[in-house]
Amino acid sequence: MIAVLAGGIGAAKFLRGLTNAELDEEIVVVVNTGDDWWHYGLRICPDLDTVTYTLADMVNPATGWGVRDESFMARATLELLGDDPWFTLGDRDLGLHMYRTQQLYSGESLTAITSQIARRLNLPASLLPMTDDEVATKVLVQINAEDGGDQIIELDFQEYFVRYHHQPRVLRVRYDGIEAARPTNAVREALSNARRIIIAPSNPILSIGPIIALSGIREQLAERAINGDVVAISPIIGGEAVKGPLAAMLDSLMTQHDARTVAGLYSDVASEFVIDTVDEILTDSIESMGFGVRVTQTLMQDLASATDLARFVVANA
Ligand code: FO1
Ligand code: CA
Repeated sequence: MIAVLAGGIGAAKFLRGLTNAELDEEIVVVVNTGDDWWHYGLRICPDLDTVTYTLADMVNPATGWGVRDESFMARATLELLGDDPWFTLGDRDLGLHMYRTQQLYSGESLTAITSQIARRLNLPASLLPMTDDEVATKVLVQINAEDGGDQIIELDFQEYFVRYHHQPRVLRVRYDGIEAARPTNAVREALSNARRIIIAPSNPILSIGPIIALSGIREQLAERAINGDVVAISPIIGGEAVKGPLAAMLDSLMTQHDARTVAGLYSDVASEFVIDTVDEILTDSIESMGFGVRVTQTLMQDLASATDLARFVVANA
């Protein structure tokens, strides 16, 4: 069995390649839930949604999130009523959030609901939310007002990401509820039984950070890494993030933003680090941090390149 630590879009593309590679090996995905939030009374789990829709071949290819061939009638009603629906929930997508929320209210765990959804949609992998407890990523940002007065405020992750288009400078990220939250038994078991653990090319602070911050997980990964069983894929190529605010965030929080910066965040939890061919020059520097470094083309432009990357990562060095 192979376990993959995953965030949203980048991880979903990688997982599509990994499942397409037909490795004849079970794939268990541990998904970040720090982006999850309550909105219009519904429990929205963006990274679980994105991985689910991608693996079900239902995802909107133009956005990488949400459902393809979507309609937005509910959103139109909200606008008619004078609401500002800055967080878009399409009609088909709404059905999934309604189902999940209803099941949560009836007492089911997020783990059980997620696996039920995965079964109904015939997903080629098992999905495990990192925890059944509520953890909420909060982002402290600096907003520059037009009159010159700067404002420092803490935003819910989706407010920062969607409402403010991840434009404000990030001063700090914290995971609200992380001390009380527990990783599920299913997650603990997956990480101890996996033949190999892969850290997907996701944002190390926003997506992988919450998973690693859960009680006991850093220690568990460190133990696997000592035996050479954990490989991380750089989400940074040539100093830039393929998507999203990672490069600007790393710059603001760690003053530099190349693949080395990400490797530094994983130095105790991964034994191998996969970088892109354009970053080959960083090999010695990342090796000196204690990693085995492997170089390949990491940009996933289509299913074929995602499949190639997955095969490369899974193959033993
Ligand atoms: N991303 C957006 O940029 N705008 C949206 O309106 C939006 C709605 C949305 C609804 C459900 C869902 O599962 C995801 C949604 N996303 C939206 C994507 C998502 O919130 C972000 O891509 C991730 O959280 C960051 O990885
Ligand atoms: Ca995410």
